[in-house]
Amino acid sequence: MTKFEEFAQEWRPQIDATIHSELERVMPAQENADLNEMMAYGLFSGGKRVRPLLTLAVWASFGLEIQKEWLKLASAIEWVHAYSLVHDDLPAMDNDLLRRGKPSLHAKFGYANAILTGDALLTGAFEVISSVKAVPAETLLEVTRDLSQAAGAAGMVGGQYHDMENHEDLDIDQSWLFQAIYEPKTAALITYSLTAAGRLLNMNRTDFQLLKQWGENFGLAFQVADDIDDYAQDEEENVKSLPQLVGMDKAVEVRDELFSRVKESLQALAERNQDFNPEYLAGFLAKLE
Ligand code: GRG
Repeated sequence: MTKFEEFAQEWRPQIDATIHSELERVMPAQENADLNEMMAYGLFSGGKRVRPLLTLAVWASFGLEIQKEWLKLASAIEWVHAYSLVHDDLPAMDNDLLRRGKPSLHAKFGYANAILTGDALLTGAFEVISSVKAVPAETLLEVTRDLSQAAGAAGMVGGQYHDMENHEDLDIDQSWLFQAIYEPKTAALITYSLTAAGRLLNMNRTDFQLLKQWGENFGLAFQVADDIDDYAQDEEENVKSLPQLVGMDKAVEVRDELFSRVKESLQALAERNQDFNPEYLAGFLAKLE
């Protein structure tokens, strides 16, 4: 088992335990058993926990002991991710009846409940973050603002808007696809998972930028890799997918170029920081390669 796999195995249960205890605090089952059950369904249906693990991996890379309060910040990102999947599966969006091999939330609980559960997860994430203790108030404000941007109109919502937009009148090329959809929809929240960790460390500007670059390119690679897998399984006619737009060979080239960029920012971080262990973040890339 690699260091990364050991790390993921050790921390996934702790992320889950934090999500669970925060859910009981934000929406106690005793108060509203139905909402609690639906939120739990959205939060605990087999996600890999990539985003909170990325946050924890930044702290581990610098040899820091991960504090219980910090776990709350990392796990709150999963609430935003869970909300986005619940809403994305709705008939008015991607119209998916299955998520991770199980009925999607609206398929199990109905449309109105899926909308409300998504709303509760998104707003709950901010409640969780605002309750993190032992972090300066100014830093909490920064991570709150950054999350609003990554999840909101300039981030995930904006990316989803362009993904849903009628494409008949659009001049779609790779750069539009990346700027309008892949970056805001996928890479922004992944990048946030890293920069939020950096904010708590009060990192210097250069290291912060390198971490951000790592996240942006990893986020794009994550989306491109997923599109390549989808396309290999089923050449569906979705023009807003890189392999569909430029062909499989070129998409693989772009993905590999993104992998190289991710490695470069990691190397730069390691060169600048003697106490930085690149194995943790390198492990995430290895899972995509
Ligand atoms: C509804 C506003 C709104 C936005 C939806 C669907 C979406 C935005 C974002 C997902 C973007 C994304 C990461 C696409 C790649 C496809 C993919 C692999 C999605 C699932 O993310 P994982 O792999 O999921 O982290 P798990 O199941 O592990 O949680």
